[in-house]
Amino acid sequence: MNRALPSAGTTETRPLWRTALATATAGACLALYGAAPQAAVADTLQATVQAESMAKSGGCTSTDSTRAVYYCNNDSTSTSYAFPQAGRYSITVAGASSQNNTAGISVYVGSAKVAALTFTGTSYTRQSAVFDIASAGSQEIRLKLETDNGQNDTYVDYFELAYQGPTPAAPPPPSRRTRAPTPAAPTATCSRRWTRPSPTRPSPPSSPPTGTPSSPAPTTPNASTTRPAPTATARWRTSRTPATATCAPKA
Ligand SMILES: [Ca+2]
Repeated sequence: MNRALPSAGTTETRPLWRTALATATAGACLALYGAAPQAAVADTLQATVQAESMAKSGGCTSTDSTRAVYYCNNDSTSTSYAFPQAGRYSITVAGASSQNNTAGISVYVGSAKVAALTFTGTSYTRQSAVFDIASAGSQEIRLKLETDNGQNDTYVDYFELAYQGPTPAAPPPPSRRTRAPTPAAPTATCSRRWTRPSPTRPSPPSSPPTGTPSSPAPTTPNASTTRPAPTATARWRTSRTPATATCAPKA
């Protein structure tokens, strides 16, 4: 199974038993399937540097026959290393805390801090980080205590440098999705008008026939003819209907 490359500056615990387990698993896969599993990151060990051989600086740093001890903040040990080529490297530091808690050490390559490693407990563990080198050449590698709070001291036995390969290409920035241009939202001018149907006025009574000698007898106005019952359309006050609201984009 492929193992994703960690980004530069990340740390990783790599206990020895995991290496043994991985080797045994790879052997089992080879026996079962007759094919070699894909290799993990092929670190090529470049150098192993004993902490006690590094140059000391800071106010309290000490070394003994097997390790360097960092007591106070800014205690450090350093060495120069000639990187043979540009690319991604890993550094693995074997260290421990003087107490049953967590102690730390920072790793600088040149002026860049590439890792802040931690070691929990008094047993030595190996902590790793990766970093990128832009071009071949000598760089200072410094292990520096920056997390001292009086609870412990940091022990470092050694560190290893390994070459992993070319620096992976940076992931492309997230692409902007191409979307059809969205028309500007029209600012709707909505009007809601009430339309009033024109009342149909009743027709006036027909004129009496002309030319007749007799004058029309006065008649009692007949309500049925002079005041016709209002038609439904005439009763607009109670039957008005709303017109459809019209919305038009604002010019
Ligand atoms: Ca040592």
